[in-house]
Amino acid sequence: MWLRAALLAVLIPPAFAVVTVHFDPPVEEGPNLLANGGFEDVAAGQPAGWRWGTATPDNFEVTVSGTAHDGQRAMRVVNRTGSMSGYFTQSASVQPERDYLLTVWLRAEAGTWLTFVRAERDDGVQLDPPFDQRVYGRVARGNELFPVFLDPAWLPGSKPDLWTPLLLRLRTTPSMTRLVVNVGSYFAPGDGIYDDASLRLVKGDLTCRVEADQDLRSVEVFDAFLMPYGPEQPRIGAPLIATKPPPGTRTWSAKVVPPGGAIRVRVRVVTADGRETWARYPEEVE
Ligand SMILES: [Ca+2]
Repeated sequence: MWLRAALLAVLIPPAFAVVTVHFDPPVEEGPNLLANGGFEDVAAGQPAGWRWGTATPDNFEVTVSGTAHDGQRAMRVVNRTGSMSGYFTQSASVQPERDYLLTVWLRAEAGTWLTFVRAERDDGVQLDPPFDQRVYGRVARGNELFPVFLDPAWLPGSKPDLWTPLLLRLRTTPSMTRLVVNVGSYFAPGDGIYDDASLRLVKGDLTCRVEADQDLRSVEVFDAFLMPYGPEQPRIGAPLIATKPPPGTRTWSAKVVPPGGAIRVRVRVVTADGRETWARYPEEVE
């Protein structure tokens, strides 16, 4: 029996598919519309151009961090109890009916992190109905399943020594000329660092391209935030895209347009040999 298994292994070499997954992001155009997005300009512990706001200041510790994604400084936010949220806020002039990409880099030890935008008129009154788009950053530490039942690789921002970009793609409405950007900590104890906030005009959508040296059996694109438990666990939420290409298909591409504008996707490719390949966008970086 052992001999036969060994012979089979020799006669039938494993034929693993070679799969590559490329992501072409939206193309940013023009200047950063946020002032001091890199938090380099700080006076008396507060970043110029931003206003820190919370209903319970005692719940927070807000300090300048020398651990920066870029430059020399970033802003560290410690949410002590999770009893309240707190945000750095800045408003920016925008053009109606244009596409924008908001990017904020987060490096977090723990907590739930929220970046959201509202729209207001030039006189400061919020639009009615309100415009509200948001992107959450979530960290495995502090989750009751981590690290025994939950692979930290499956949570964005789960590695405390890596930076994660929080990406929010939005389109302004016909009446919209002013966006209010809020970058902060949601209702959870946590310790995180923010750097490099930018708001820019953008063209095109995120495009995912798959190439394989075998036929593609299926390609699925998920919202990573709705799928925190890894490939072998029950998935939460339907895929954004699910396709079963016809036989003979070895390349595939599609625009990925998450309904809420938050871009954080995982792609699952299954090839004819039954092998799964996973890819993610955006990537975390050191
Ligand atoms: Ca910086």
